Amino acid sequence: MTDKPYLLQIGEVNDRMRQRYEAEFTVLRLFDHEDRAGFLAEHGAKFVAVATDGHWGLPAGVPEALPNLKVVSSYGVGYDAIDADSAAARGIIVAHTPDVLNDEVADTAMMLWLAVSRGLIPSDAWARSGQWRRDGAFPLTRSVQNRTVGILGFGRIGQTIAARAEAFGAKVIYHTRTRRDVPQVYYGDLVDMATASDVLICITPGGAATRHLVNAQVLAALGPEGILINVARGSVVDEPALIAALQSGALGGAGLDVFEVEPAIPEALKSMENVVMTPHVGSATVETRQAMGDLTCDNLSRFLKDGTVLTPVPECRDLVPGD
Ligand code: NAP
Ligand code: 8YV
Repeated sequence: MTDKPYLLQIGEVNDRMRQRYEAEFTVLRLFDHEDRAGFLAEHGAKFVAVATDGHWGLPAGVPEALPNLKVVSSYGVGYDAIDADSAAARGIIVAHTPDVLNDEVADTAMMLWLAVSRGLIPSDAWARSGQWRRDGAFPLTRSVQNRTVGILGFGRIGQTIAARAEAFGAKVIYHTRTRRDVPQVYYGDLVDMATASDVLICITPGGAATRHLVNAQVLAALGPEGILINVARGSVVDEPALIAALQSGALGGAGLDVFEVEPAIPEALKSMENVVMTPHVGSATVETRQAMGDLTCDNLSRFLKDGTVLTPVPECRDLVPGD
C-alpha cells in the first residue's frame, strides 16, 4: 500500500520528469500493459491524476475508466487529443504547456520557410554529390526578403513567428476568427489572405474547428510561386489536395512539420524536391523540451498543493479560482 496519490502515465517521459512524478505520486504506466482495458478496469478507480502529451492525449475509453480523475497534465500546448469540454463538465482540470515553446516553434517555421525557399535540401545534395564539380553552380533560388507572409492563427506562436518574419523585411498579414488589436493587417477570409500572401504559415490548434481549413481553393490562391508552411497540426491541411497542388505546379513548395496521420507520411510527398519535411519536431530541443517537462510537472505539483494548476486550458479556467 502507498499513501501517495495515483498517477496514470500515458506516453513516454524523460528521467527528469519520471523522478518528479515518482516523488509525488504512485505512478502506473498505461503502456506497460498489453490488456489496457483489463488494467483500467482493475486500477481505474485509483487514479486522481493523468500525465500525458499532445500526441496521445486521453485515448478513447480512458476518461470513462477513471471515475475519480481530478487533473490531467499534458506535455505540449496543443490539446486537440483531449476532450477538454467533457473534462471540464466532470470537474477535471486539464493543464497544458503554453508559451515556453513559442520561440522554438517559431524558429522551426522560419527554418522550414528558409529551407524551402532557398532549396536547402537539394543544394546540400548538390554539394555532397559532386554535382557542383560536374554541372557547375546550383540553380538560383527565391529570396525570403520583403515577402508578404500570411499567418493562419495569430496567438502566442503566430505572433512570435510574425516578429521573426518582420525581421526578414516581411509584411505580415493574418487570419483568425477574431480580429486582434495588433498592427498587422487582418483578413476575415482565408482565401483572400492566401491570394495576398507569398508564404502561408499555419499555426492554429488542431481539431474539428480547423480541419482542412487549408483546402484546394486556399492552395490555388497561394499560387505557383507560393509556399505553405505547416507547424500547426496535420489535420489543418487537406493533405491529398496539397499533394495534388504540388504535383500540378499549382503550389510552389511546402515545409511540413506535421502530417494528417503521424508518423505515416505519404510517399508522394517524400519524392518532391520542393518539399522539406521534419518529423513533428517544432518544439524538440533539449532546452524547450526540458521547460515543457518542468511545466507539466509543476502543474501536477501545484494541484497537489492547492487543487489548482499554473496553466489550465481555457475550457477549464472556471475550475481554477483566480486564474
Ligand atoms: P493560441 O495562442 O491559442 O493561438 C491559436 C490561434 O489560432 C489564435 O489566434 C486563434 O484565434 C486561431 N484559431 C483558432 N481556431 C481558428 C479557426 N477555426 N480559424 C482561424 N483561426 C483559428 O495557440 P498557440 O500557443 O499559438 O499554439 C497554436 C497551435 O500550434 C497549438 O494548438 C498546436 O496545435 C500547434 N503547435 C505545434 C507544435 C509543433 O511541434 N509543430 C508545437 C507547438 C504548438 P481565434 O480563436 O480568434 O480564431
Ligand atoms: C509536442 C506540440 O511535440 O506542443 C504541441 O502542441 O505539438 C509539440 O510541442 C507534442 O505536444 C508532444 O507530444
